[in-house]
Amino acid sequence: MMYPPTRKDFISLTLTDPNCHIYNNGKHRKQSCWRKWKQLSRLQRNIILFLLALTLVLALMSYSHISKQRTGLSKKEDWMEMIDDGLKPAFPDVNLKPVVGPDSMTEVKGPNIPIFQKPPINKRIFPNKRGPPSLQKNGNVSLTFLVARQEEVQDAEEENGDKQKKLVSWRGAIIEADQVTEPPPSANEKDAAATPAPEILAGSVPVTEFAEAKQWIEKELSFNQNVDVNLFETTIRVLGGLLSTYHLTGDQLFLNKAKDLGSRLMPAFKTPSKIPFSDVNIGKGTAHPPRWTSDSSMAEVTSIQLEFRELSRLTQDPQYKEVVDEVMKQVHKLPGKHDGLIPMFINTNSGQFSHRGIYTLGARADSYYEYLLKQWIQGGKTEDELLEDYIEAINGVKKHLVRQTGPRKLTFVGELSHNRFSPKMDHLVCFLPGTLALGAHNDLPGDHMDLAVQLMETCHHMYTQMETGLSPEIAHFNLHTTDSNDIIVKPADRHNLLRPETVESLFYMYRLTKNPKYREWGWEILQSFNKYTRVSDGGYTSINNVRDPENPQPRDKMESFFLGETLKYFYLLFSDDMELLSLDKYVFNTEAHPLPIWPTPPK
Ligand code: DMJ
Repeated sequence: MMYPPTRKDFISLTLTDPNCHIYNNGKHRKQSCWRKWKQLSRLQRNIILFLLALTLVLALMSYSHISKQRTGLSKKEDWMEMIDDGLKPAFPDVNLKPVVGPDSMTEVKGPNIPIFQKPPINKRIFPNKRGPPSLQKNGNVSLTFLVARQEEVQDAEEENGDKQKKLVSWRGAIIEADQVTEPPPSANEKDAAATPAPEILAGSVPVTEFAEAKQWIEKELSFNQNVDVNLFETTIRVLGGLLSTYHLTGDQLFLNKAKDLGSRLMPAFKTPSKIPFSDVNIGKGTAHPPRWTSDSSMAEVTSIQLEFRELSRLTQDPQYKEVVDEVMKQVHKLPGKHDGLIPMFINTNSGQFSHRGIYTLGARADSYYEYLLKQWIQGGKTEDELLEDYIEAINGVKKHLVRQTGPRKLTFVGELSHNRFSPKMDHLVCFLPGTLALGAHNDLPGDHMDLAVQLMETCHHMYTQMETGLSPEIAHFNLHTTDSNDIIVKPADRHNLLRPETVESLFYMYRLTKNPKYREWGWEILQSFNKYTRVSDGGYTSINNVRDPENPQPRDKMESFFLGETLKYFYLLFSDDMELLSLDKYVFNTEAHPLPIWPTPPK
């Protein structure tokens, strides 16, 4: 989540001459200017032409920079995503040395954490290869690889015309394979009809890959780097990943690393208002806002709490919790909300909202709403201010942002800009059905669940109404009945970045309702990912055009949240084990890293 500049930077070259009337129309103007031009020396003309060319180039560069920020994909986010919990270089040839600048304002040009060669697998540690040979790659079974196999299942399915059997045979193929040394406990045909073998995955995939990752973290990963990192992205991806891994393994290594990283992020909170800056240099201990503003985005400053609070609980050191609780306390009291809806930015000097008047559940605000509920659940449902803010916000969403389309009466969440409603919904907003369902599961009003069901349907349509079966980054909804299309996609919004939000919500909806249709919808999405985004020599890629199945225009780039979130939620969606990372025991952070619900409430 990145920021747009608060003001646009213009580079202007004014060639004024009182005798050359450039703002007057007509022949006289042309002749006068032309005469002046001819009177200039060759050197003067060359200088002017050079300056004009330079201006054009700079304008183009600045345009492309701004449009990247608007789509939430700055260079920094790009490489932050590369280093997410996959811990593998997506682009092995990137410059591994961070670019070090003269001060903390230096823009980082590469990964902020060095990426090293994959260590060789020590086969003696893992003598028991599990899974069929077709799923074993160098003695290592990867989840990505396994998911890719499902395309073959789909083909077989089409041939036989029997989906149930195919799902069985997909899983059956694994179960029947000679090399399976330990069949999963629930390996029977009835269970298998509904799921792709999560038990086998649980038994074989993480074991080998986990050992590699652990070795890398132990031996190679150092946060003592003179680089700027984004506080939010580093917290949700790296700190969240380390804390979650500590819980799943009990291995102190991960907690030690989490503590080291958390401490290095603390300088971000040293601001006049105590609202954190967006960027921290984890080596120097300095922090700063983006170059163009002293604002931070609301989603960023209010979606680091689950992780910092958990770090305090585990280390018995209150400082981490205190700084993030302070942010929530201030936001709770802050004037300028609109029936619980928040503006997208907050100023780190004044601590006041900035850029008021625009309300969205999409980029720059989304996870504020998600973390209100999840912090309340994390703390044992005792922190009333969090609940109040969440309930008020959902009422605000219903009052100001929820509408239905003309053709199929699809319920969607639009945006409000200075009291004008815009029927625009980011794919990011598809986290909301899952969050609403989680709230309803925790005894919040039943109509939250009704809204969740309706929004889930709409997010599903954002996929099914596209020619590739994949959602665009942004959908505009049609409010008129005269047209048959519910969804309009603007040319700039036709890309798909392999985002997780819809699959995430499908997971919650399936877990909490047990309605098999949500699994079916997930399965369809997975097939579309396999058909249009899978790369033949490994991995998946973002695409530029979800409306063109002939040429979806692969970008040759896989965001790390595809591994960290999208595949994880697929895995959980297809798992038969409803207690696997139970929603009554864990809250998932906004990057899909599970953290425990606290056994005792905070003081
Ligand atoms: C993730 O990094 C997080 O879920 C974040 O809150 C916003 N969305 C991206 C993936 O789409």
